[in-house]
Amino acid sequence: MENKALIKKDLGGSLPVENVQALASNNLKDIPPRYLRPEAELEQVSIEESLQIPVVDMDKLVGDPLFHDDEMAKLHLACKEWGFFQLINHGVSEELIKKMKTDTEEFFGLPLEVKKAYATQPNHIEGYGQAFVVSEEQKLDWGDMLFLLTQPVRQRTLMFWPTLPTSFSETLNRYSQELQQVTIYLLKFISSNLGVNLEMERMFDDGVQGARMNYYPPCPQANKVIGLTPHSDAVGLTLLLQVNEVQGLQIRIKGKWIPIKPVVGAFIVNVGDIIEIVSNGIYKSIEHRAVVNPEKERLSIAAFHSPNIGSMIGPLPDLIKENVSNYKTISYEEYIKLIVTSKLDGKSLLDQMRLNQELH
Ligand SMILES: O=C(O)CCC(=O)C(=O)O
Repeated sequence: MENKALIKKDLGGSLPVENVQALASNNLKDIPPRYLRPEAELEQVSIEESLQIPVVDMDKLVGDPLFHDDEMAKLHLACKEWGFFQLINHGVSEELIKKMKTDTEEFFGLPLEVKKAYATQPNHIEGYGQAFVVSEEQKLDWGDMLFLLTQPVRQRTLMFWPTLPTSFSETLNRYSQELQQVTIYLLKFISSNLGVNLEMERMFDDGVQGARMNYYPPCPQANKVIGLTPHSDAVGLTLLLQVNEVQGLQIRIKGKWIPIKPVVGAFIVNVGDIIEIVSNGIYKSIEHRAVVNPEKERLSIAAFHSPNIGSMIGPLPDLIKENVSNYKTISYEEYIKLIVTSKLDGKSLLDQMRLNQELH
């Protein structure tokens, strides 16, 4: 019970801010200053079409021994060099993915007053609104989100689960179960690649999953705002689903932003800070951001996977070579507190965990 309470309340949450979808529907001539991000215009975006993250085939990882070793090597390289990959043949049915997408689109299409019934509340991290707003001066993202804890089932707070569209809860329930399974499989292969078989698997076998449905309205001055501030994910693994055809995810490699072209039917998977920490820095979590489109809305669904409540967050003993631990080890409780009291800011959370600054 204590653990359950820990991640559900008394954690501060986010300050309430204006609904961006409503703001954007006002045919604004001038974007309110809190959304203007001059730094975004100065940063370089790669135009090299061929530079794309690896595509990993789950069928080849699981099945055919002929391809298994090569695919494992590809997965290792993806986690080590890119921190990102697209996962195909993951086994989640097309029908379920389609339903998750349409239910999410329908939810964001509801009148604001209806959606507000699920609005996030002080001291809660879940609900409809914005996350990571920790001060009145902070710049704001051009997007709204619905964040829900989805697994284990005992972590759910049903008052935040939309009852409209009527199928939403059941669809999300099925979707979250299937993604949890995919993640458990992936972690098995990742563990094997790191040579730590059971330690990591056990850490995630009753892991916490949160789902964030992101809605980015179009913005007439799209290059002056940011849909989602650059950040790395504070979790273990994230599985992202691009909902409509509008692209917007970019990852930072060697100082340049690389736009990701989603492969149809794939999940975009990324290594989060916890896998970087647990692997003692062998794998890297990568900064990413979402940009917005001048004419079209964009939607995405991120499923975040964290270890079991009560785990210690730190490098696995088998990966601490010659006694060099590159990150601190702290309790799950302390780690969650760090997350919810920080604004999204690149890899700043990891900076607080790092012992070896050379790994920066
Ligand atoms: O919308 C996207 O493509 C990125 C979403 C994301 O990074 C997140 O929800 O943390």
